[in-house]
Amino acid sequence: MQISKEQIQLVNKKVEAGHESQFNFLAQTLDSKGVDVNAVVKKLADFQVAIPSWALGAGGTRFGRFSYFGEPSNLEQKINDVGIIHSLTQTAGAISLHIPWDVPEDYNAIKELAAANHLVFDAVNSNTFQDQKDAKESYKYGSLSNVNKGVRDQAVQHNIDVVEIGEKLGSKSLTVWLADGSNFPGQNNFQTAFQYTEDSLKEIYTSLPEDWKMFIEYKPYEPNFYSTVIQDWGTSFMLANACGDKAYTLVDLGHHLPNTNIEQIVATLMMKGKLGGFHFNDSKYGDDDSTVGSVKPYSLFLIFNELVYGMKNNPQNPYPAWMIDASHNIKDPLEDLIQSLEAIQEAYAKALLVDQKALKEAQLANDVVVCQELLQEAYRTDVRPLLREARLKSGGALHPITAYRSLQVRESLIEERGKYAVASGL
Ligand code: PSV
Ligand code: MN
Repeated sequence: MQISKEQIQLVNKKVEAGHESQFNFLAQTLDSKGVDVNAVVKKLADFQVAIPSWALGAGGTRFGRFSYFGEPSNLEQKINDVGIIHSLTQTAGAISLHIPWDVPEDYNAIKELAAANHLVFDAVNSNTFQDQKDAKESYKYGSLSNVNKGVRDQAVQHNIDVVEIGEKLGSKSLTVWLADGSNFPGQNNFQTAFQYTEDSLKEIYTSLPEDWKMFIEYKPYEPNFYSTVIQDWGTSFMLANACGDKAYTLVDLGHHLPNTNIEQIVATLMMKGKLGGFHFNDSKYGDDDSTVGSVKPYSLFLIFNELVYGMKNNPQNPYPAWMIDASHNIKDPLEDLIQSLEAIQEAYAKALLVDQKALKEAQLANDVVVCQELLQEAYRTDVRPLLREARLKSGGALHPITAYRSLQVRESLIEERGKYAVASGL
């Protein structure tokens, strides 16, 4: 199923007048405060977030999995799903593949399909946390950190193969997330596990094409519950530094222990020029991949405040790769992803409204009250008309969820794919 521009225009027609008056009112208010509204709208329209192929199916837990029907059961259908999200939001112009789940059979056909959906290929992700059918070695006791050289070699080679696949599609980065760690005290020698991981990553790094980047993700626990080799941003940062200039730390919002000050991590990494990628989601307890902004929207805004600051003041840091990393247990993933994109854009727009000059002055004067006021002034602004204006200008839907439902997207997908089609992925 593809959604045409005409279909979207038709749905927009009913709400366009309402939007116009809301937007004009907000634009005037912001203008009187010295905000360049057109520049903000343009930045929002330009901001693109990749959708991972594994977020398009029902997630589930070890207790059960509940389908929402008509899931994409092959790569072509996953691309189509992202195309649907992109046509409605104009914010999801890239797809991130996970190998071996998404190995293309016909590369040219896949590239053409992506282009027809106005999508590019974002980072490719390797998988050394599951044993693959017919694999010689098992990852039960780790991959890049394994005590057995044969296992490490297999894991290194897999990452090299993933890069080769990504090259054929036009990807420019590899994301490595390792499940490696231990479940019991004494099981692993921490120093050896770290050293093997560093050596293995360096080997992968050596095969990286010149114009590629490597993103190293961290996570404190799960699936190992006693120790994880790359447990935090500091460990990832050390490993990225050991590899070289093309290696970066990747921040996944769900990969922090409760109350971690993620915005401070973001600031530090950008200052050091090492924030390469970003995975958006939200969480209450752990890596539970809730919809972005559904639990802690103010934290998300504070994180964006640092990202906006860093993008302006840290030329040493490359433009970060944005992606949503989520698992959908009870919602239609396409609706959930649309909600996430909206929350990301909202936090970004609010961060763009922060009066940085006044904030700096207040900080220099140690005026703590004004510092807080300035942040909250931006946060409390209802910026949704700006998001809608950006979408309208790019041919997207003013209200993507309403459009998704009124165009009966899920119903059409079920008709096309069958009720019980199941997606591969996490
Ligand atoms: C597992 O926690 C995870 O969600 C990581 O964040 C990766 O990015 C993703 O899976 C895909 O491997
Ligand atoms: Mn992630």
